[in-house]
Amino acid sequence: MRRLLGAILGAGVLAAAAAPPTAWAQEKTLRVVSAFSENSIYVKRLETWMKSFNDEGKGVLQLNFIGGPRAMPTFEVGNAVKTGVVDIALTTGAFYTNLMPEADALKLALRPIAEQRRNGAFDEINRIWNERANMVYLGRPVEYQTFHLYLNKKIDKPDLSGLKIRVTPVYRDFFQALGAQVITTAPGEVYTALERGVVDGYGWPIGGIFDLGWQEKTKYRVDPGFYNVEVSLVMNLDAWKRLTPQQREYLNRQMLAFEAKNDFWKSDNEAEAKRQAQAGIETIAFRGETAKQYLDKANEVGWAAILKASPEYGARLKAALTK
Ligand code: 173
Repeated sequence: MRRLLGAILGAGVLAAAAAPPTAWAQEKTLRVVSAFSENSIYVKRLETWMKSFNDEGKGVLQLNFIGGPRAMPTFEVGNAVKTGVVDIALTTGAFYTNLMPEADALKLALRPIAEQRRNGAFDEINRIWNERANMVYLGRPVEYQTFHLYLNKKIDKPDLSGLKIRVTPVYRDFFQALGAQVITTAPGEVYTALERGVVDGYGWPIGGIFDLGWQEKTKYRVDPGFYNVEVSLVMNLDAWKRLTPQQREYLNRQMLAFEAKNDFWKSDNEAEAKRQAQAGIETIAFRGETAKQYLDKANEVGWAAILKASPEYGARLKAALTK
């Protein structure tokens, strides 16, 4: 015991003598990418957060923003996090279903992230993300938004037969169940697809259609919105393990501070709906029983797709996200 203690102390003294003083509290820089475009509201808020993160994190931890889809294509971001090509990404589950199809289940969460942290769902997500994608699920800085169907052709009931709609995995099974022919594209290709008439509409959250100019090519928004828009920060698990306890604690603290601002989205939703109306986008609103059936179908089809693609993990996520 003595000898062991002596060896440890000895090694410590040696390390102290050999290493420069900063080695005790070495600042580390993590590389961050975004699957969403650089001018999107998601990235603008990310950048504001990173600025205070870096100001307060001097000597501890720093974030270096590499860029958005121009630096790394949207659907490649998940794999880059998994393999450690980058350390952290702002992305959404639908963009890395190639790694784990059940990632898209986060859109079906019934409770805010603060509650998910309290009720065990957050820990369950992390167990699954660790195992399946070598990722840490850091947190969810976007909430309270719903997804919508945007169209260039008028419909009077939830029937999309004969229409070609741009999707990601978020909307794919739902719009197909309503009869649509679907085409999967990254957000960066939506404008061109609309312009060329390759699609008659697209799925997107209530906010953000102005960021890439889609209002110019959009005639209608269909209400109600459905699901729970999920945009999160995920991190390579090995990079996380290499952090010191102090760095992890700092990252978590900053993540919580970011999530604490999520009420922003409630007012942004209203502002964006107003802006759409001002831009001449008409609302097609399903009401009463039709609206209920539309939403029930979205949920039913959403979970069915997750459970089919990933029975075991899908069931665990359903239990965690709907309690
Ligand atoms: O690209 C998308 O329509 C999509 O899946 C998504 C997911 C979260 C936020 C914004 C878009």
